[in-house]
Order: sequence, then structure tokens, then C-alpha cells
Amino acid sequence: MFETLSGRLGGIFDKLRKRGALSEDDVNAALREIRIALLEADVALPVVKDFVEGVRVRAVGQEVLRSVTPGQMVVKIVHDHLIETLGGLEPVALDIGQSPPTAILMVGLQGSGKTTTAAKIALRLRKRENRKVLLASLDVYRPAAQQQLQVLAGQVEVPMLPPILGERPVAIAKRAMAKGRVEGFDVVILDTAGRLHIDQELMAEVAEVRAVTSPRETLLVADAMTGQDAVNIAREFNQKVGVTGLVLTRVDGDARGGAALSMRAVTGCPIKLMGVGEKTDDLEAFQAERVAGRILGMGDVVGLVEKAAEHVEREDAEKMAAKLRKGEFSLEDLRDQLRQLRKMGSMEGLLGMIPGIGKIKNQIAQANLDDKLIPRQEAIINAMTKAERRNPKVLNASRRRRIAAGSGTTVQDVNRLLKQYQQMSDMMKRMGKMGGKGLFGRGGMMPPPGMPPFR
Ligand SMILES: Nc1nc2c(ncn2[C@@H]2O[C@H](COP(=O)(O)OP(=O)(O)OP(=O)(O)O)[C@@H](O)[C@H]2O)c(=O)[nH]1
Ligand SMILES: [Mg+2]
Repeated sequence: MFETLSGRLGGIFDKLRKRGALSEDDVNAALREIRIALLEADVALPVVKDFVEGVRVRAVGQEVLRSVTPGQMVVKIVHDHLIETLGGLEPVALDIGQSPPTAILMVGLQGSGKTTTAAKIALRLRKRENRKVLLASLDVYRPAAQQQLQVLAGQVEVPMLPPILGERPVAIAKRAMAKGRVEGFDVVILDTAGRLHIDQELMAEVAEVRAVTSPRETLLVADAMTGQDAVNIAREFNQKVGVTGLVLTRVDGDARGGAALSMRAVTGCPIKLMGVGEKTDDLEAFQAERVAGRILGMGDVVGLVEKAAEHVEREDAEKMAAKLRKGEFSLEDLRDQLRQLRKMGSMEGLLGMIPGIGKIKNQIAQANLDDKLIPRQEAIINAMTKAERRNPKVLNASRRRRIAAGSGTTVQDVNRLLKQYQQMSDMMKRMGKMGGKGLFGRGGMMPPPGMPPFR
């Protein structure tokens, strides 16, 4: 089996313990591994190059989230970029248009899954969208190709254009569209013979079919196992025939699916559907997330990074616990904590992530916690001198007025923060004496249950 990308990156970054922004060196080390992982997943070389450049631009200088390793951070950036390159989280639906009969033309290499997918789409349109669908086989080359479609048509309970012996593909296509018009079909699905992209005669023929039927959709059907040739296949079909969408088949197999990325990059067409089995209902809207996870060899990458974000770095937590035990929690520590909180995003989301605090989340939400609170509190602490932050006892009325003015807040705000700090500090000393475990030992610093958040 392949080594997973997360495994590879983990190896590189294990020793790297620093935080802050990702340096160019960090990113370069990661990109080498990403390049190999993508090639192993059969993404075509030119596509890999562009992709890696895209990641570099995004990653250098990126802040590493607290409690995530730099390696995990890079993985997350790669994953997000991959989903974007694959077309985003929202699947693009088939375009059926407004003026029936709409032609859908199936094209692709031999054995890629065109005929099966034609039947799957027919079933989907009939059942989900209540469309009147006609299937037509333009495959006059492979023996029994027409019977194959006939059997599938029976299974999905969709009529098929009766074959006429000796009729050529372009004529069949015209006849299918005529029947569609006369008999009030919404959609006519034209299944073509498999062809090699280097077979110029057959490519010209399918281009002619396209010209006489003006399909709303020309779907390039490709096996998820397609290797480095995916780029050429996609380019040729797109140039010679014109493609509007891609269908990835055999996503249920072992292939890593790098072809999806290559073909999408070359054609710029959305991947609309994916085949996930041999049965006629094994067709799903394309899920970029699922395929991205496979390409990277880690279906759970998002979970991985998100889970990592749930755990505040153990080292830091331990350091904090030690400080608490000694009663050394200063306003500077408070500011550090506030900064981390702000970096990690909204309070709401954050609270849910801190172990042990989920239960009191609602309670805190009811206390009108707002996101502007943290920057305001940080500003107050910033407006203090170093000496004041270390020893808040010196903060008399005139100093508090100065701090309020300096931070754009009121004296009441300053008083509230200091009172809050005092309460927290006392509480922590007590908890520290109890062993420094519990909420603070593990989860960093948040006001304990029953106490309103600092405001
Ligand atoms: N597991 C799996 N098998 C599939 C999928 N799609 C198609 N197949 C199988 O792949 C084989 C070939 O599929 P066809 O639909 O005949 O492929 P085709 O592109 O029409 O082939 P030609 O007409 O010969 O070019 C069949 O055995 C299908 O059952 C899929 O999504 N998953
Ligand atoms: Mg076929």
C-alpha cells in the first residue's frame, strides 16, 4: 500500500516543534512529499506541478493554529486546495435545460463505464426528477453492445430506441432525437462506442454526432483508475468533441482517483457524478471531499486536523498548570490566552472544542458572550505597562483612566476585566492546590462553570 501523505508529513514535522508562521523551508519539505503522494495517486505530472505551486503560495507565511502541528497544518491547506481544485464542496447538477428533448451524450474510452452510467443516469432522472427518458445506443462497433443497453434499459424501466440493423451512429442519433421530439421525451441519452482518443476517425464521428444533436451535456466518462494518460484523454476529448462535464466511475474500487484532479484541471469542467458500483442505482453526485481524502490517502484528514484543534497543546497546558499551582498567573498570561482564543476563531465554535467545556457552553452562550469582547480585553491589557501587567495592584484610579483612554474602552470595562482576572486568579490558585488537573490541566484556561465569562 502507499504511505499516506499524513504519515509522510508527520515524519518530517515530528522534530519541528516551533509555532508561528510556516516558513519557506517548512513548506518546501512538505511540498516534496505532497508531490510524491500526488504522483502515487496517479495525478498527472503537469497538474501536480501547478497544484504544488498553488499550495506553496497559500502555505508560506500561514499561521499555524495552536494545538496543530505544522505538518497537520500543511495537510489541511493541501486538503482545502484539493477540494477547491476538484470543484468545491457543492456538487454541480446535470443541466437538463428548458426545451425538451435534451440530449445527453456519453463519451469516453473503451470500458470506462459509459453504457452502465447511461442507464444509471436514466434511472436517476426518471426516479428523482420524474423525467421521461429515452436511451439510444450508438455503439455499432462492439458486438452485443446494443443488447447490453437493452438489458440495462429494462432494468431501469426506461424505453430504448429500437435498433435498426446497419444504421450508422449519426443516423441513429438523428432518429433518437426525432423520436424524442415526436413522443414528448424530456431527455434522450446517447450512448456511444468506446474509442481511443488517438483514433481520429472515431473522434470525428462522435464530434459529428454532437453537431447534429446539440447535446446540453457531453459527459466524459472516466475510470477512477485512469493513470498518467488522463490529461491526454481529457484534452483530446475536450478539443475534438467538446465536454461539459465529467463522470468518474469505479470510485468504489481501490484506485486513488488522481485522474479526477487531472481531468478537472485540464478541461475546467465540473465532475458531476461518480459511479460507486455495478448496480444501476450506484451513482452519486460527485463529492470532492471524499475524492480529495482518497487522493491524499487519508479519508479522515479533516477530522484529523479538527480533532487536533480540540486538544490544546499538552506542553502549553502543562506549563500553564505549573504556573497555576504556584499562583503565578499574570495579566500577560491572560493576554496570551486571549490571543490564542481569538486566533482560533469565534468563541462559540471554540467553546465546543475545549474538552470538558461543552456542557457549560449553553450557559456561557446565555451570558451574552460576544466576539468583540476578546479584542477589547486584549486592548485593555495592551494599554498597560509591563510593570502593571505583572503587578495589577499598582493600578490606581488615574492609571485605570489612562488605560481606558489608551484602549478605547471605559474605566468600567477596565475594572470589570481586573475583577474578572482577580476572580480567575483566585480560583486557579485554589484549583492548582487541588492538583492542577481538571478543566485547566487539560483544556487551557476558561472561566469555570457558574462564573460568567470575563466581561
Ligand atoms: N465497480 C464498478 N464497476 C463499474 C462502474 N461503472 C461501470 N462498471 C463496470 O465496468 C464494466 C464496463 O462498463 P460499461 O458500461 O460496459 O463500459 P463502456 O464504457 O460502455 O464500455 P464500451 O462500450 O465497451 O466502451 C461493466 O462490467 C460495468 O459493470 C462503477 O462505478 N463501479
Ligand atoms: Mg458501452
